[in-house]
Amino acid sequence: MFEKILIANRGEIALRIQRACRDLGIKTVVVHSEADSEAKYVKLADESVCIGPAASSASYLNVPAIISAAEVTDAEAIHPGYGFLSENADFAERVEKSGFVFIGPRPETIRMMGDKVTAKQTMIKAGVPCVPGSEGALPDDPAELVKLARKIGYPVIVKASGGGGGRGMRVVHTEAALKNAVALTRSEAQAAFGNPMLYMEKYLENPRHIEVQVLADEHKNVIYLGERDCSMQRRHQKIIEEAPAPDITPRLRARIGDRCVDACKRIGYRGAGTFEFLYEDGEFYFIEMNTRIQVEHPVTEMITGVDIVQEQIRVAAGEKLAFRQRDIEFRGHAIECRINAEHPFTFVPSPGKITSYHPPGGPGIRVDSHVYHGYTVPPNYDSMVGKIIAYGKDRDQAIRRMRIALSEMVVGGILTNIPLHQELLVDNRVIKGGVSIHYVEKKLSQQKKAGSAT
Ligand code: MV4
Repeated sequence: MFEKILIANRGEIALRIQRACRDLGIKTVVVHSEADSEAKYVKLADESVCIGPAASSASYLNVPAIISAAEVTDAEAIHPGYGFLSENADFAERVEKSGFVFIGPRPETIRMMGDKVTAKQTMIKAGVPCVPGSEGALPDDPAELVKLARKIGYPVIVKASGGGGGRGMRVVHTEAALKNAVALTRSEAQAAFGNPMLYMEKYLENPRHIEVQVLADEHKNVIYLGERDCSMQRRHQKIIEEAPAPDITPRLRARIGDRCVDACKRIGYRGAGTFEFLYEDGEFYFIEMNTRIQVEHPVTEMITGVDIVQEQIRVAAGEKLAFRQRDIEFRGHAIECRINAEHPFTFVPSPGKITSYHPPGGPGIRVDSHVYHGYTVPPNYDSMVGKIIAYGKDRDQAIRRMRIALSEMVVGGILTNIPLHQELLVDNRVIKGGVSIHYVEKKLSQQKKAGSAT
């Protein structure tokens, strides 16, 4: 096992990774920007290295500075967390070429999944169900495009191969709009990703977003840890996630889980990974694979008892997974609310000094947060200041516990989205479960209309 790991991230996930290291008896080095010098995870780490000014481009994305920090501190491995460099294949390669272990999949795997056309072709071959569409890159010839879209059936969605997470896509409802939409998306893709390659899919109008967590080691062991429902989102930012996904039966779970495991075996996947699906009318359709630890991993940890971050580290050190599939039982229900420093209904960021902080507690409540009384939320990064995870024997109990936790929580001095969470957790459709990816945005726009009418 490693003696020392460098954590190339910030905020709650930097603290989460540190806790996993502690549990495994591993020393930690954190790298941080000038804006994060006073952060809790910096103080708690065994060592810290300031790698640059507040701007991410000069610090958390500064590859030479991160590699140098690993060299001077004698770290053996680098954990990239989520965001920043976590899915950057060139970074993973540089880490390995410099003699460190990258805690994540092989660089080639990251690169393949970053190219959505290749990722999808790989999944089709591996037997993972995908959204019907172009089997590969879109042609330039307008006549060919028309033929393809007719075969798929309108509405279709045009996506950039270099995109993902909601960037670089366009819905097309009619043949009249097709040619223009493809040209526009192609030039946007070229500008944003330096890659004009596109693909086309049937546009699913009202799906849920359900993702499957997997873990793989280098000894041919692969397991799935069930699914999470991440449909409650706004502008591709998830707000609330839960596990298991409402209405997914054990049979469906095992069927899609087995498909994901098979695919991992075929491509020699290593580490933690997430298969993202759209789910509509009882069917799963693969859209993308994430090759990193995800923000919402705790809900899976709560219902399986597996520490996913520890497993990532063990696997990176060449050890076997601590669990086999038959050891995994799905027990109870977990819900996560992301707490953001922002206005609860306008979503305008609200950085600043936290003048009072009282996190919730009690049975089944977990808080993953790096903030404290007197901490200043810097304006330079993502507005998430923490996550509340509520576990219960069933979904009703998890929701009840989350409502209590939200009512106990005090974060003074800045605005947070706690009031939005409180509204969502008394909404009848949310309580029933299984809302689509459009539900939150529709609810918010209706509230806005009702507000301006009076
Ligand atoms: C789709 C889709 C409907 N049909 N693909 C958006 C993020 C990217 N990962 C894929 N996305 C979508 N792809 C087809 N064929 C709808 C979305 C989508 C979405 C997906 C997941 C979570 C939130 C979303 C919000 C809007 C659109």
